[in-house]
Amino acid sequence: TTNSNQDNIIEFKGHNEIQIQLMKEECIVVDNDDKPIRPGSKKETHLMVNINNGLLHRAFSIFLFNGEGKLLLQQRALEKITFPGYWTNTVCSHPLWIVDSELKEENAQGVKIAAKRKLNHELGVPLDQVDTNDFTFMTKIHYKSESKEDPQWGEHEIDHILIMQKDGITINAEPNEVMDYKYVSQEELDQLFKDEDEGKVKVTPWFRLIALNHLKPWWNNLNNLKPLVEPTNTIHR
Ligand code: DMA
Ligand code: MN
Repeated sequence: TTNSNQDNIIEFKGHNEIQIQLMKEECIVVDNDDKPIRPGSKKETHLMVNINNGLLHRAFSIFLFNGEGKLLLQQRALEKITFPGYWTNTVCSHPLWIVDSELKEENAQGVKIAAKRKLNHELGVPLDQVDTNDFTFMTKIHYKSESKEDPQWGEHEIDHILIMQKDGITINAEPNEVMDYKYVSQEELDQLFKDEDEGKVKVTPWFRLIALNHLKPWWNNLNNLKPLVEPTNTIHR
């Protein structure tokens, strides 16, 4: 099979038990065009030894804005195996290999279902405060990066960008996932990247890439995103 043999020989050392269990989740292994190939565990798909052999999976990144147009950021919990303690966009995660739900391609429905699930899991947003139609799918971004804290782990994803603007969202962050969160203006986000350049904070590489290359036009047009939506076969590399 195309399944890698590297999945079983890695020992978790000193990692959080809940996060180790989550490494059993079945991610969606895709080809370079984002076509699903097979399920692959979160562990298998995030080991650099497999990524360096070309293993690629599907992901999503949520950018949630409040009524006054501030962006919700989170700081990843120290329990996370990849990028612990890093600031990042509202939620990043993976749609799972669930037929007739998170694999649905039409209108990016599968990743929107997963996004609603993870807003609830990571930030405690009540399920009745979010509808999958609240998300606007914008584009896809393919990138690869190694986790500096532990270089055997990393990311190699086709990331689906989802934007939502909604006021009055209730947040009750799950401490095993999120250690802090805050809403920021464009100026405050620029300052965060300056602080990162000076080594004062850490920011995930995918969030930095998306923020510097794509975010400003979306942020300036939250009331009129439709013209900025790209076809689903567009994948930025
Ligand atoms: C992975 O995020 C997804 C992207 C877009 C990098 P993650 O490590 O936070 O995933 P999870 O929350 O499922 O652990
Ligand atoms: Mn991933």
